[in-house]
Amino acid sequence: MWNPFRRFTSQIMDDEEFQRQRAELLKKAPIPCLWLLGKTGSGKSSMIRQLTGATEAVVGNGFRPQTRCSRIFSFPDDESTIVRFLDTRGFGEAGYDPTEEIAALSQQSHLLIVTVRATDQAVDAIVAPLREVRRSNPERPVLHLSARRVRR
Ligand SMILES: Nc1nc2c(ncn2[C@@H]2O[C@H](COP(=O)(O)OP(=O)(O)OP(=O)(O)O)[C@@H](O)[C@H]2O)c(=O)[nH]1
Ligand SMILES: [Mg+2]
Repeated sequence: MWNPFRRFTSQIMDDEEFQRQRAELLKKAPIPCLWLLGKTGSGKSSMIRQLTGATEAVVGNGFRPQTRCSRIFSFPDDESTIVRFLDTRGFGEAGYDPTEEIAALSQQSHLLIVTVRATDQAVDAIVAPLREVRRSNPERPVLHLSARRVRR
């Protein structure tokens, strides 16, 4: 994968120095993990695909659930990761109780990105689990993003 970060740093330091400084930084601050959370079809995988270029982040048709299990995407790559995105199964799927998964994923993430379709009036399926997630770590920042369907 094209790595703009490494391309920039290679102009000012060699590989060994880069790895040394990276290890020092990682001791002080972990690699941030951004948790994409929202109803099915709200644009979680689309955003990850757009931001990381990862074709493994499969975008659905917006009608049927696409992402069936959680997955982490590293940016720009697995070797020199500066940020991670956690793609998750959509809330509101019939027969899917996210309680257990929320508890497990909550330990791994530093920021929540909550995706909601701008026209979605039925947000209960996201509000209740989100309250649970907030309760588990009230200090963790939450970013809310709304996607609007474009008429062509
Ligand atoms: N107009 C518009 N469509 C979007 C946007 N983001 C996603 N979509 C469309 O919404 C549909 C669902 O997108 P996904 O990224 O698969 O949604 P998801 O939240 O990952 O869905 P699940 O994996 O089923 O939980 C696709 O048809 C996308 O093209 C957006 O910002 N604007
Ligand atoms: Mg998805």
